[in-house]
Amino acid sequence: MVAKSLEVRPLTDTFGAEVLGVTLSGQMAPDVFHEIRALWLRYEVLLFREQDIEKEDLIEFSRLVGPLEIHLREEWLNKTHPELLQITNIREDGKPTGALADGEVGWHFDQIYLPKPAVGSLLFSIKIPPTGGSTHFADMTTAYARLPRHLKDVVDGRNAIQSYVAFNQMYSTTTNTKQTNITPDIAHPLVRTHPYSGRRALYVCPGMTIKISGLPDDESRSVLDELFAWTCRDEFVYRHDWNVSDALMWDNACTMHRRDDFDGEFERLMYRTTILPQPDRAVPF
Ligand SMILES: O=C(O)CCC(=O)C(=O)O
Ligand SMILES: [Fe+2]
Repeated sequence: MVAKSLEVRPLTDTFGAEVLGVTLSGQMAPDVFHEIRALWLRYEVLLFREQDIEKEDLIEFSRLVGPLEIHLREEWLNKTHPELLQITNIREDGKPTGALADGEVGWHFDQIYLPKPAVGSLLFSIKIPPTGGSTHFADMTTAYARLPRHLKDVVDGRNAIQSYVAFNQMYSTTTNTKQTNITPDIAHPLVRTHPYSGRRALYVCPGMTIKISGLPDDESRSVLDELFAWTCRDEFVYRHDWNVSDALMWDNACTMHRRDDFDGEFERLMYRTTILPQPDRAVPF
């Protein structure tokens, strides 16, 4: 029997798709899951609306995609379900209960500062403010494919240095000693080959990339500025305006994302799973 294809609505001309008629769960039929996985690799960002699901569904579905990371920000993990990182401005007893509060969050790839970064992330909205807090994604596969020749010549075959410290100084809070020790600055290829699809994408982001290896500082700065301006062009970006119960799963090897700020008078709460690649392809190449 041939399985019925899922209904899909593209979100832009090049990437992103809304998938209709699916409820995320670890119990979904294998052929449905395989189709979702193929759509994720093809479209890079998948949107599932009106997900009437529990924390366990989110975790078990994510686990079908890959092993889950327990995020190093232990202080912001959900108390009963540590596979969920809380992204929120809600405080309890004066203390943050999650990451990133209500400010702007600059362009980044999740975990680009680690030796084996996440290949996917799934963000589920529980509470949202009336305006602001949109999340933007940039299609780094297309940004690389359309990159002007003079930039391609510089980036091919080179590494860049990624810094969690730089990101935290601008957009988050400092790490404790244990967290600092596992997140020193690190070099990764500037052009990353996707571990599953084999497609090549720019692996560079304004929020965390501080230097191109092997170039003098001033040249590195000017090439990075050109790359940042290029990758943030409207033609590569999808902006997601959230509704409650939206789930967004992105490919973290070939998209970067950022978030708009919002009015801190309003509460925003999201749960995020962090999905790891299979071990033999976990180091970016
Ligand atoms: O708050 C958001 O919309 C995105 C936060 C973020 O960068 C993430 O969940 O990885
Ligand atoms: Fe992120």
